[in-house]
Amino acid sequence: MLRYLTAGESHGKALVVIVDGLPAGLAITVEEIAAELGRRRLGYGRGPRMRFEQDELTLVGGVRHGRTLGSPVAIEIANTEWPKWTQEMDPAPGATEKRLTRPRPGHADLAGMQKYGLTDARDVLERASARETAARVAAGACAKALLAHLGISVISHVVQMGPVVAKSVERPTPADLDRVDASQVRCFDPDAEEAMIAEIKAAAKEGDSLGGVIEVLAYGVPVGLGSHVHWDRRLDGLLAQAICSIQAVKGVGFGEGFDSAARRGSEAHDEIHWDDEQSYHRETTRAGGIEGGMSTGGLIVLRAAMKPLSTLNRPVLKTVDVETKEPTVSFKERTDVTAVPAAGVVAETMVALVLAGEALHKFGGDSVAEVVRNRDAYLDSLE
Ligand code: EPS
Repeated sequence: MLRYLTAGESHGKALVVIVDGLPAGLAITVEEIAAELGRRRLGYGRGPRMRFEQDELTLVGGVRHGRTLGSPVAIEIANTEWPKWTQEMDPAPGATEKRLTRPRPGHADLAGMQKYGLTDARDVLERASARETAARVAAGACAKALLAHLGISVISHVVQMGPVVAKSVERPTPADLDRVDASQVRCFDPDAEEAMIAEIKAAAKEGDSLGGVIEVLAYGVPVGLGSHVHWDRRLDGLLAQAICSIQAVKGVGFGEGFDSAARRGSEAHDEIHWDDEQSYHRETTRAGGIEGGMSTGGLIVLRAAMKPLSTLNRPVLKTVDVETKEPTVSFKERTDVTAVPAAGVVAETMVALVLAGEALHKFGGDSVAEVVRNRDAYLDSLE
């Protein structure tokens, strides 16, 4: 079983993640993880913090001489912002003089304060912040390294930024990922890219924020990950949970997703063919590569909708001061105009973690060699 836990606050000393269940013999380096973290900082519209935050990484356990030992892998990501926050975020007994009492609509602030009996929104927002996804991406780098041994690649691209929709129907392949990452908005359609950047500039000028839609593609996934036999083993269910756990994600769809509801059954499915290479294939990806909660062996396609960030550089949304109950506008925090390009990298991470977990569930094995051997035997057993 692959499992992971993250800890740490946005402006705390560090984020940490423990990944348990990785097989032994997996090559993992600080540089590889750092490269994935670097991809997460990309994107036009991110705030100033992303320019100076360094993501200083330490492999604390589970890796020796560049390879996993089969023991839990522990990774620390130091917050280089910490020196400015030592007093405000000090774990030692004390108190703040800067309580945040005007919760932001759309953020975790108010519900979190009510639920946990807290009077300072910072006690909630520090952990609710998407900074936490840096720890997930570090775990995802390990999952991606394992998936590479199984011939599986997970990539993403931005298909919508605010109202600007990419028109191109061409989907990037793993070989195109560098081109996607080179785009300032991680968009594969150069015409849409320009319009997206203009939209971000316009929102920035008004102190506003933008949401968007990301498409995640998983290439090389074999048939049979997930299962039809129980609700909590369905691959689409697992992926939906993982994607909706990303901060600010409000919707997820597989293949044609919500659009398939408008089609008739005769036009909504992926017809099955038998090809010369003696295997089944489908020419369309309407179901997003998942039928009956199982991977079909085709391309996995899912889309995630991210709402505009609820922290605005020009706070205009009405709220209530929790101390006085007087109407007001929310407090001001430094923020990003949009984090949609970064959320694509996080979505890849979540898909990679689910697929790696399901691959280990299906094939088993304590070393990478054993997992690959078991996978090969399974593939040989298919017609
Ligand atoms: C975030 C606000 C910004 C973002 C941050 C998430 O941070 P700050 O308030 O320190 O400027 O930069 O994202 C990250 C730190 C990150 O690593 O993604 C928020 O309110 O969630």
